[in-house]
Amino acid sequence: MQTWASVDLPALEGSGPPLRLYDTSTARVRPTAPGETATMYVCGITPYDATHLGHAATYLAFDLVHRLWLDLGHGVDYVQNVTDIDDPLLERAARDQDDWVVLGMRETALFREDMEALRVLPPQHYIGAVEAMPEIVELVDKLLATGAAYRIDDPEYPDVYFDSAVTGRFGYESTYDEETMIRLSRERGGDPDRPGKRHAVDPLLWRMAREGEPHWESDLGAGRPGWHIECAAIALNRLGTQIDLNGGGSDLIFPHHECGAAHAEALTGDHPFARHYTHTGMIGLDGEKMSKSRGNLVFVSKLRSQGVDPNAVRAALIAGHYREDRPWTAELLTEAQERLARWREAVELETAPSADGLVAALREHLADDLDTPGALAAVDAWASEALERRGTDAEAPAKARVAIDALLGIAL
Ligand code: 5CA
Ligand code: ZN
Repeated sequence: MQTWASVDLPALEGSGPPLRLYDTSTARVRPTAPGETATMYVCGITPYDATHLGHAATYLAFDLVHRLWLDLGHGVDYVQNVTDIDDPLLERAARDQDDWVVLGMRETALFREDMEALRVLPPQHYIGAVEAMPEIVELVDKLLATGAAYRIDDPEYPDVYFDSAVTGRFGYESTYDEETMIRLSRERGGDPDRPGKRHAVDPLLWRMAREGEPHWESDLGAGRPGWHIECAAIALNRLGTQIDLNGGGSDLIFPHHECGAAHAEALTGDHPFARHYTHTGMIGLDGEKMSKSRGNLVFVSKLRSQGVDPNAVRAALIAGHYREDRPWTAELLTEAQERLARWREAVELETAPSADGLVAALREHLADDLDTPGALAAVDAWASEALERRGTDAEAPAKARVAIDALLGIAL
């Protein structure tokens, strides 16, 4: 699939400390240690509705990771998928008497526009499940051949499942107990109660065609893939094994990333599939998680069409820490707009206090598990001093502007 256009990334002198990030599987903040090129897979959207502020917050968090690694001198190989065939897409298309292909293409196009407006650096590879179908089939074939997958004993629909016991480590990524895994599997698209599976949490790999459902011909029989194998295939085939980061929102901890990791590890024998499993908190509205199924959504595109500066949306969403579940409020946006107005005034000054300390503080805060509240406070402090006319450095305003742009992705 076509990815989106990149924004200019200004070069910033010097470098900061290595990036430390929380890893779900070890429940610790640990340094990331990429080689020359960092490898990052962040789960993409299921395009049945427009990008809401919850999605935006998640992609903004990983955009900061992307920017920090670049600032540290690494290349970044970034892959993102689009789940352009799955139950939610088909259900929405049926509800609205829409064509699921057209629906998916329309919402994906809008997502690209939103990401561009929010100045999110694009992935190098933006891959749809449909275009990855041959790769997915190949991996399911391999899992069947090695005994890591099995066909369920159902004469009508002999679907293929993954045997979650095969790696001997199932559960290491989420660290959830079995009861929690079964409950979350039931809530998030799994079918723990289907008779005939070896284990309740075994995820679907290939669903044989049902009457009226889209399907693809393959040596597995006509059908369509399960959700987790899609991401495992797209990631493995472009980034290889033992990637630096596998990311998404906290609702992907289980079953999605647990199963994706288990698929990849069963296929390669390498553990862990990702050195960091990093998850963002949920953005809520009126006390509930913002979600397409709940319908309590604030869309990025709607705010854009109302003339809201996407930089203010960005500033509002990173005002909280990425791991915190946090609400979206109108006040949050107003505060961000006021904050950016002060910052803009400061970088328009002829002189200001030296920006060297600010650049170092930004790098340090962000390297500390993306401490954006600390980073924003550092800019606030510099801007306040500057606005009190306490600086004489003629290069400082431009330098601060470049740092805020390169590291926070905010254009003043
Ligand atoms: N296509 C799959 C991943 S392969 C999927 O989860 N799509 S999604 O459209 O439902 O979500 C896209 C990303 O946004 C996921 O990382 C998800 O965890 C995140 N997300 C969804 N809702 C919220 C929310 N309210 N707050 C923060 N992140 C969210
Ligand atoms: Zn995914």
